Amino acid sequence: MISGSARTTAGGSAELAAELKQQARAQGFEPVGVAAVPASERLQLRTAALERWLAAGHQASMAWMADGRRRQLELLLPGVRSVLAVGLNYYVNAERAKGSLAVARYGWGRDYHRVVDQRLRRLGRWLEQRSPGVRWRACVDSAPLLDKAWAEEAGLGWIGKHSNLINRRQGSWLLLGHLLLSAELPADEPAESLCGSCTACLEACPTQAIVEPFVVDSRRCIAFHTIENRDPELPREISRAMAPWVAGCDICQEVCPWNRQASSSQEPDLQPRSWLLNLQPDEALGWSDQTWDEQLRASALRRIKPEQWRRNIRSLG
Ligand code: B12
Ligand code: SF4
Ligand code: SF4
Repeated sequence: MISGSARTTAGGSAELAAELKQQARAQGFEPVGVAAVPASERLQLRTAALERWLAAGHQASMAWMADGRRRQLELLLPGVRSVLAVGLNYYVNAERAKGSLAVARYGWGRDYHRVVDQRLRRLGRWLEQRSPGVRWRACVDSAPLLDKAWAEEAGLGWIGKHSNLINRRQGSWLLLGHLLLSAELPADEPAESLCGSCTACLEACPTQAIVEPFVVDSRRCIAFHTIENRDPELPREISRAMAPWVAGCDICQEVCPWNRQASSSQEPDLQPRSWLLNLQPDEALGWSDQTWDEQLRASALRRIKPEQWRRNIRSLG
């Protein structure tokens, strides 16, 4: 069936999907893929896993994780027919100085919410020109969407036992974003799971936060406590195990064999600020609120307020 210049199939316009993916790659995204809406049964399983996770209290104080829209895509974009999922490699081949405090890699460069959102919006505007009438919505992290489950559905990779999405070629140092679309597009094939019998991440987690394969209990996770916990003190079981991490935690990804061949991003937006690779406890504890504001301008780490930074550093003992 021919519609305008685009050939459409039962799954929608193959030409439009190919052009959209090409545009996404030109924005620096890789991998990219498309999921159809309604999705496969796999997404129902992932949604049921979310329910179990919430019922078990694994969300800790992140009450916003119970937002009902996370279970119903239609509420985010009425008439949604497909989802473009994109990954942005944030791995940079640089090591922090010995004895310095550790900051998780996702926070090294410019705030990824802004970086990914800006690029997705550019794609949305391109789409408006290319196919007038198509509606879209960009979602990055903070939108109530099951990011990893939709990326898995769109064929970007598989969900590893540490619960992060892994791409066969690029590993798991990927930030995820989605463009919800009212256009029907042909879906990509899901990837095969390649964790096999490996359990390296479960064994390496210093707080046993991966309570079973694929399930992270935030109450035990250093990333949760250093980023999201707003209490004046951290629990003793966390503070005695978290050194040297003061902002997020990368341990379960550092040990993953699929990250051994990660390629280093050259993107200026993702390069670490100079102080990040040699952050000394005394110096960081002495930061005024103004210094915090200057050092963390346009950074995802701003979610960690100045008093939390100081609390995290003090907690190392
Ligand atoms: C809440 C949240 C957190 C919480 C809870 C973590 C968690 N695992 O849920 C905390 C604060 C601890 C956290 C930490 C981190 N986060 Co976070 N986080 C989120 C957020 C907002 C929601 C995640 C979610 O839905 N959790 C709910 C539970 C139920 O989901 P889940 O644990 O992923 O479980 C799923 C799978 O395990 C799967 N599953 C369950 N059972 C089974 C069984 C089988 C056989 C299989 C195959 C799968 C499977 O289904 C579940 C539901 O989808 C997403 C953004 C988003 N909007 O999705 C980012 C996100 C997951 N975070 C991200 C990152 C980068 C991190 C950190 C690496 C940051 C850091 N270095 O400190 C750590 C990693 C910690 C870890 N091991 O998970 C990225 C992950 C990118 C990727 N490649 O996967 C995301 C996608 C943000 C983004 N848009 O890029 N995060
Ligand atoms: S981020 Fe750190 S604390 Fe959380 S599950 Fe991974 S290794 Fe464990
Ligand atoms: S460390 Fe092993 S079990 Fe964990 S996610 Fe990577 S491959 Fe899977």
